[in-house]
Amino acid sequence: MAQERFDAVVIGAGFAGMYMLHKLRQKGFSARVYETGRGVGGTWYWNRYPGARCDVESMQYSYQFDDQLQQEWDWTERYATQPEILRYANHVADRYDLRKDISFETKVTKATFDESSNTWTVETDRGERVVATFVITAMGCLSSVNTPKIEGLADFKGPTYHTGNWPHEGVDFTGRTVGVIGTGSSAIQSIPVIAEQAKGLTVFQRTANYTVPANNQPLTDEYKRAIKADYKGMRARARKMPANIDLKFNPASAIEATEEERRKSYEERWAYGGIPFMGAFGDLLLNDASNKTAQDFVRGKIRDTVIDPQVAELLSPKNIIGCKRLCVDTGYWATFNKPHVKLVDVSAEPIERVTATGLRHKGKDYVFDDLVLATGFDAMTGALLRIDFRGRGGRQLKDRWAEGPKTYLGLTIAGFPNLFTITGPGSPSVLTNMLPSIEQHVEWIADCLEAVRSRGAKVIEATEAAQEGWVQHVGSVAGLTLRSTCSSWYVGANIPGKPRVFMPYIGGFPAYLERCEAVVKNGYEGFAVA
Ligand code: NA7
Repeated sequence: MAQERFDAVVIGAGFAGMYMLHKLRQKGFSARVYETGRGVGGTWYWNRYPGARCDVESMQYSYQFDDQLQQEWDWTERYATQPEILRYANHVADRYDLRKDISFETKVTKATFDESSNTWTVETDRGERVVATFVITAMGCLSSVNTPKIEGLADFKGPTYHTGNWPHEGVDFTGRTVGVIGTGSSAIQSIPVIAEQAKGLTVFQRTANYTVPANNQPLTDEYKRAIKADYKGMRARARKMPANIDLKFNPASAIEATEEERRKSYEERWAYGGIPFMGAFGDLLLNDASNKTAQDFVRGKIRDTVIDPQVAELLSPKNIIGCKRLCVDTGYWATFNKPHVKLVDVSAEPIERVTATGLRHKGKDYVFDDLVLATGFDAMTGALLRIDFRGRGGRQLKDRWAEGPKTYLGLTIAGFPNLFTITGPGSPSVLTNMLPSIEQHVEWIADCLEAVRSRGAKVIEATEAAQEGWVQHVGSVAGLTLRSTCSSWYVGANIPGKPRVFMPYIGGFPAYLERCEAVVKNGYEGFAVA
């Protein structure tokens, strides 16, 4: 049987893969999308844990490529819930008739570049083998679940859940006792909801995290009308901001402000809620002393909220605020005032083991019915390295990246011709509003494919020199901020043995956009087109 051939294979049918497919079709390229899940939505398909929501406001966390789409879709809350975002993803799939080119429940296992034909052979876990000129990964930055290697995990007799791969039918914790490992964003969102249902909840905390109340609320018709009347303007303002989010940013220095100015600013932003808190001053992520003023403010809020001073102290983060990704919550600190909610500090000594009935820490046994792992992801590189990519000379991506990921613009990899990585390491991705950043990547890639086709070329590949230059630039800007100083998933510190490299590009969306546009203007500078 002849092998099926496509212009492009896209891996993943989340927001990146869906838009990529739409764009490829628009430009007249044939495409096949492979998706592990049974449906579209990526992150929002898998992360169904209680309380899951986006921490970017819904009117901004949405596609802008089609004005009719953004005009017709009606977000109901300031921060959309996972079910609402998944409905939106399905609406997009229906609206553009995307499903007919997506193979669901199919994992890509291997992709090999053939230098004689300049094509990729893509293999799946269903035994399919197809040939494509281009391969585009759209697997998300936080999609490879991190299950910690705690001894005895398999011995636990009750159900074990991971927030990043939550049962589709949901979980009812009513009348149950629950243990949660982790206090990252997923834990901080789910703990208050689990505590509402459960009879008992014990949270095992290794590192206390900063969180700012969401102040979530239903969106009024008036607000939605105002945004929709000037959607273009809002998107344009966002593109000028480092995080590609339209928010109020105060460039002034925190330490140069008076005590009173600082308090006023922090209080206002605390009341407003969410990530814009970090926009209170321009140097919060540049200067230790400035950052400390924001840390002290949040620690004060924790002391004001949590009744037991010992618990308040344990919940108080000691590190740089905003170094690990800032969390956004609804009622997180106050949950620890409930008598059935307990906090266990596992920072000094790791959890000894999971037992049949719970877990053991420092010789003490904790007993519960259900175990929730809110332990995060092998971020940015995990999903890419699960696929056996073989580029020129049969070289494997995992070997090329043994010392950390190397890309040109976060979009392409030297030695791997015709391979594109949407929101890959070395791009702003997770430091920005993912949806518009995805759109920028998809449009850049689609234009690039068109340029290759119009030149009558067959191959485009980043040069080693261009890649090296970009890797150095990504590293040097990372070194300028406090964000690279702590043990976060941005640097791979949550995965034992992972090379410590600050993976996303922290130079800001505007600088990145400018660079991507200049590369095109200069005839695909840094690429060899043959
Ligand atoms: P995160 O932010 O990586 O959080 C994972 C949490 O799990 C974090 O508190 C970890 O502690 C903890 N963890 C991981 N392994 C262990 C072990 N072995 N023992 C104890 N505690 C452990 O993942 P999330 O899913 O919450 O959020 C990911 C992103 O999704 C988030 O940043 C938003 O962008 C949305 P640690 O801090 O490593 O000490």
